[in-house]
Amino acid sequence: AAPPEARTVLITGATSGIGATTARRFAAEGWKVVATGRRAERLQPLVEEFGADRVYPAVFDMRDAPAMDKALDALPKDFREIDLLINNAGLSLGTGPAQQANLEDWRTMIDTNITALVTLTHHLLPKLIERHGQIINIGSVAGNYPYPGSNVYGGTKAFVDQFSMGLRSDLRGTGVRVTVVQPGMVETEFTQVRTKGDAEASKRTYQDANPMTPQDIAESLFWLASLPPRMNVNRLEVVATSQSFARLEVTRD
Ligand code: NDP
Ligand code: 8X3
Repeated sequence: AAPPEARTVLITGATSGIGATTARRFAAEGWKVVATGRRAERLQPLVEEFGADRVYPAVFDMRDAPAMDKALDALPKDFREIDLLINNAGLSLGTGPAQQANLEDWRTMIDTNITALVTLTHHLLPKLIERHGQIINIGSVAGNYPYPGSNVYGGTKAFVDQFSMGLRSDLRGTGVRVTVVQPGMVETEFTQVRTKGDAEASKRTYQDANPMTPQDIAESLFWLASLPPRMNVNRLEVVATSQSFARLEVTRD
């Protein structure tokens, strides 16, 4: 593998939470970072901190395929040789039961967590194969275990799990590694987005819960990228120590 200073990572959703901290972690280690997201003003500080030769901000809405193509085609020469794709951008919308959910919210989750993720992956696969690169997809424990209100969000993350394993299968012999990382509770803007700006709900979710931090996940992602090329972690499920299983619910007559 090329030395870190010659390697390039593209991280989606680098304007906030897990993606922003991960972009910092890789840039600090000498990687070149393509940092994506819709909020350009959140990417600029990264460029200022590490320099324009280290961090390139690519601003587009993941759901807008032509905009994604345009942004990727416009990557400067020094940022085109992508070795690692971290598919992190994603969201949950709504906490209520399926029967009360807003259909538009469901579609937004599917468009972002599934359609955009596969579109970007499809676009970058030839380059990743050429470079014997690596793909890390951010799934969730919500894709492994249902909980009330996880409905479509959990479904999208179950897709990410199966798609990751399918990629592993198809990429056999190419040297491209694929991992799905499945975090439990991490304190980010995730709950604010899910509750459409309810800061109190977000505070309540994390208060006294000792959630994982974006740094915890960034560290795991950096570890995955640092493993010898002969080694592939298929799945990595990480949760807060405070977060564990509940029994199955029984409805009684
Ligand atoms: P944040 O809300 O803090 O960050 C989400 C990121 O996704 C932002 O950078 C946002 O950028 C980007 N994003 C969302 N929609 C779009 C879009 N349409 N186009 C471009 N970028 C988009 O949440 P997290 O850091 O927590 O979430 C990161 C990933 O981790 C998600 O996939 C989430 O499902 C997953 N996850 C989170 C957990 C948690 O408890 N926090 C646990 C398990 C998984 P912008 O709005 O600027 O476009
Ligand atoms: C986010 C983790 O437990 O809120 O994917 O669904 S959880």
